[in-house]
Amino acid sequence: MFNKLKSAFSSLAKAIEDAVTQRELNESDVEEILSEFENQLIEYDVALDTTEALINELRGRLIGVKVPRFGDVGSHVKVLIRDSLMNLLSNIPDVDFMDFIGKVSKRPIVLLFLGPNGYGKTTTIAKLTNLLLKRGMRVVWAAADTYRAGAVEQLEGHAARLGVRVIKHPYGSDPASVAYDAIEHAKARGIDVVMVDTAGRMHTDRNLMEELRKVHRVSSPDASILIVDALMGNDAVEVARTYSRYIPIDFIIVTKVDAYAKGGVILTLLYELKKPIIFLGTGQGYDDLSKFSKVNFINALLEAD
Ligand SMILES: Nc1nc2c(ncn2[C@@H]2O[C@H](COP(=O)(O)OP(=O)(O)OP(=O)(O)O)[C@@H](O)[C@H]2O)c(=O)[nH]1
Ligand SMILES: [Mg+2]
Repeated sequence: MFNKLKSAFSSLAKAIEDAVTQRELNESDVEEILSEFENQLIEYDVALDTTEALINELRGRLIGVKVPRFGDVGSHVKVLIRDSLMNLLSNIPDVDFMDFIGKVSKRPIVLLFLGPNGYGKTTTIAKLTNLLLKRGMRVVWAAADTYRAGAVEQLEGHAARLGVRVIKHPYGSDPASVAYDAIEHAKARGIDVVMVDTAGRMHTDRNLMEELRKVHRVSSPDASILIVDALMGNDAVEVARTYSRYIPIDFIIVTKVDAYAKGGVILTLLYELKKPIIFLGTGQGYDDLSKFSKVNFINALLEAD
């Protein structure tokens, strides 16, 4: 996962170490090191604003840096880069999803899943359900994708494998009313969690985005979870930004990270949207969901290969 971004950070650390063992870093040393790093960040999908902000953090810490008289140069350099990343991402809370679920006392807990076509909403719903079922929770799904042919059957296929019930209406029905019915069904039967699967839609399609706003209003979710396809690179960030103008996004899940070596989208999403990423999708299987934490992500970027 994100090996390219990791390699950019390890090249940066090495360049700083090499320079700093020769002399105290002056402005031109720092600019030379950072311009190479900047190019790599952009190549690996870190958006321009995020790149610039990180470069500024690093610049401020690097100018005038001397070799420490005692101690390990490598670990000093790592601390410096780590502090830059922590400061860049300082106002984004780390959320443990299971803790979050544990703290919601009302029933049912309603989770709304959003995102463009093919980003991985339905698959992620199945993965999260698998996780909640293992913790003994009862889950029902709202087939609120009443639009794409085959969407309900796809959901029912997963449901049969996992043993959950799907609340559905005919294709073309109002998705908000499917969500409403699923919530009523859960209330009547004491089911813990309702997951609302919505149809994929382009962020530029105003009518469909308004429809999503209605689903949100009617279902009044405890969390709206935006599903982001890492492979879409910077386009995914633009999508996320537009979605968040229509609907308050609580959490993000980034999918297809198993096939995404670049890694920059994760950094950009955190910096630009300031919302917690709770999981990464790491494959097509139900267990291919990896808990995300900002702190672990930063540490992973600075780990030796
Ligand atoms: N490799 C990989 N594939 C994934 C991951 N998540 C989803 N997919 C695949 O991506 C494809 C689309 O996933 P769906 O869950 O159907 O996407 P969706 O957002 O529900 O799509 P629509 O219903 O068309 O809007 C499927 O083939 C999934 O198996 C992941 O984390 N890694
Ligand atoms: Mg779907």
